[in-house]
Amino acid sequence: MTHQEGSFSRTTVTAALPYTNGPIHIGHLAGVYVPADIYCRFLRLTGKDVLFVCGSDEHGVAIPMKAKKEGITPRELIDKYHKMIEASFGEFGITFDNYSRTSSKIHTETASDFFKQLYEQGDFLEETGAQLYDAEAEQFLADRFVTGTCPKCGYEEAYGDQCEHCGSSLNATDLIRPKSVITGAVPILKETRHWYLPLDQYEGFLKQWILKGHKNDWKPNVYGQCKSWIDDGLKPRAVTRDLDWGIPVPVPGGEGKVLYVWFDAPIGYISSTREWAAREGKDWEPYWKDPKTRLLHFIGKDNIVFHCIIFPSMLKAHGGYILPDNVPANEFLNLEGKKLSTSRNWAVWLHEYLQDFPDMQDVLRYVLTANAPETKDNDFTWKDFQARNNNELVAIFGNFVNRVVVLTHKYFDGVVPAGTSLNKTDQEVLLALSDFPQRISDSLERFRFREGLQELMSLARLGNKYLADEEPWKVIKEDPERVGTILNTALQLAAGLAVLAEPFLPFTAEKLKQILNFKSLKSLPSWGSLPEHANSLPSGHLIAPAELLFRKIEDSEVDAQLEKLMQTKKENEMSDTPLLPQKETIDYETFSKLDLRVGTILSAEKMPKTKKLIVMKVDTGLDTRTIISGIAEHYEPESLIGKKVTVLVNLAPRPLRGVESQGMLLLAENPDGKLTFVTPEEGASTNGAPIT
Ligand code: B3M
Ligand code: ZN
Repeated sequence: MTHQEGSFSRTTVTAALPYTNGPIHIGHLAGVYVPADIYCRFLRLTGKDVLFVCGSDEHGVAIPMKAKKEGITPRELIDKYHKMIEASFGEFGITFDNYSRTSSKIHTETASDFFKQLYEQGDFLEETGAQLYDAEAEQFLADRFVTGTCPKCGYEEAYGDQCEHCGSSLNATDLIRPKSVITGAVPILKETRHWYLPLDQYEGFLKQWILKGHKNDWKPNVYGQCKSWIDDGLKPRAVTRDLDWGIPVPVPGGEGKVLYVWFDAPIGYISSTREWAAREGKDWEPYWKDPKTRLLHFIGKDNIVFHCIIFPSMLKAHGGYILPDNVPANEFLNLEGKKLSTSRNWAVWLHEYLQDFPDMQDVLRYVLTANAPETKDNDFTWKDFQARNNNELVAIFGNFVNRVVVLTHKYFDGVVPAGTSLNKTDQEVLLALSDFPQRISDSLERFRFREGLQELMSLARLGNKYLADEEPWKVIKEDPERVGTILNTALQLAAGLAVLAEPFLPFTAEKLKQILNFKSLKSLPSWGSLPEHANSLPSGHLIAPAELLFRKIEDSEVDAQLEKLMQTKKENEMSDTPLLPQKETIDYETFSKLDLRVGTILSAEKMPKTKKLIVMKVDTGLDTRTIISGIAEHYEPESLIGKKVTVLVNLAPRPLRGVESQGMLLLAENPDGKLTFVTPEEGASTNGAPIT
């Protein structure tokens, strides 16, 4: 491992730019934003110069597609979600130094200039070639506008830019049996002119830089994916698109075309840095150009190729830029055993969580970190959420802090007692405390966030065990001075927790600092000071009254969340039910044989000993007759009386359970199997009127 934080003088951290085609959900948080935020907070706490940038990704075909679905313009869509995403990140305590957006002027400029420079340097191939075209929609199809079978793994729902099943990065023309997402049509091939980044020419560079240079410090999943792409052989990749949503191609012949979203989006990190620098009166360039800067990209695994192969090749082609030193990509988080999905509403949405669990940001941060998909896909379940809160945050962390604070008030009026003669146990506990900053740092520097959090919890466990072993509540009768020492020691542990919890549980850390009255301390305990003198709270220091750090989560709260998901599941199942294919064509003559009439139900009764059948008397205008229908599971007989219905009167009578049914009522069957009457419009017709 090469943990090189030390040999760099600053760190630029980027977090994947979320698409503004939906809100943020727990998958985004667990995969990218929570670990990135922990890392940046940790660097700041240890005195590093760190810049943390992000922003909204507002281009790409996903945007106009989603806008169309919502019946609004793409501009309205991105404004809506950009606002929402930015607000929820803020409330959740993600400490970006800048949150920008790719529709901004500074980004258009930065991305256009970048493209122009590569163009002028002759780095692109310019080619006219056949691309998929939807003749019905009069539109070229690429990326998410086209699906088909993945040539690598055979997955049938692969997109024109990527197969989400095997992770391969694809060109639309690679798809087998392509189908337009817009119209469902089979696309034709049509000539169009585009600019390509000849990735094949960067193979040597990528081999040297990744395969030789980062074999040991990149996560195995990231390194492995890169290796397999490089070994497979890289192909030129189009970096422009025939679309009307995006950054116009700024070179001759580019009219009516835009930059490929994956060309402009990563440049968004640079634009966000420029925007920040302009606002703060700083120079942006060292953060991207000084070799002493460490560049880190936090992303999900589906973005690896773009951040490890394509963007670095762009940076390399441009020249003058540093390359990422590490790309700590995570695997995916599932929800209750199923893949998270924005379009299927299978998610825990951040903005809804913040509403349902106000002031409980840290609980979600905790659960997502404890269960982070660092080395394999993981599952979020509401039961686990509740259990981790109740059994870990409340029972371990919260309980320890509460006991120390309450006892300090009870026996010493809230004043930190003197730690007089430390026995061996006290000394061992304080020695252990002084080790924790390094232990947690070691984990975080390796991007092992779960492990770092486990370490933090070990410190809380240590505190609980110490109190349980020393039993100050028993000792107080005989030896109050000894209790002073015990509580002094325990208070030092609590102060350690307040400092070390900050990257993971920033809201809790803040609350704990208030309880321990950090602001009245002459020297503030810090990550760096803990190892030297595990004596952060001097005797005589007054602490604030006890306050609970965490609260229990009730079954009813979790049940309500599960109920919400059940509802979504039902809705999805309904829309998944395939439509029946059309039946064989009939001629008019055949149709005209059907004698359909308006009728009225006069009476209705359940057929005895059956579950489904209702026996009705129906006025058909011609006569009053008996009709039996299998609708007892959908209608109460009484509710049918007086109902106008459509009757097929010339259906041959047939006996059902000994009663003759003399016709048939027309019903529609919904996807969920529910039956409803096909009813003539109110007052439109009288009984017996023919339906033609
Ligand atoms: N907008 C996020 C995604 O694939 C994508 C990341 C861009 S990072 C430059 O969901
Ligand atoms: Zn595939």
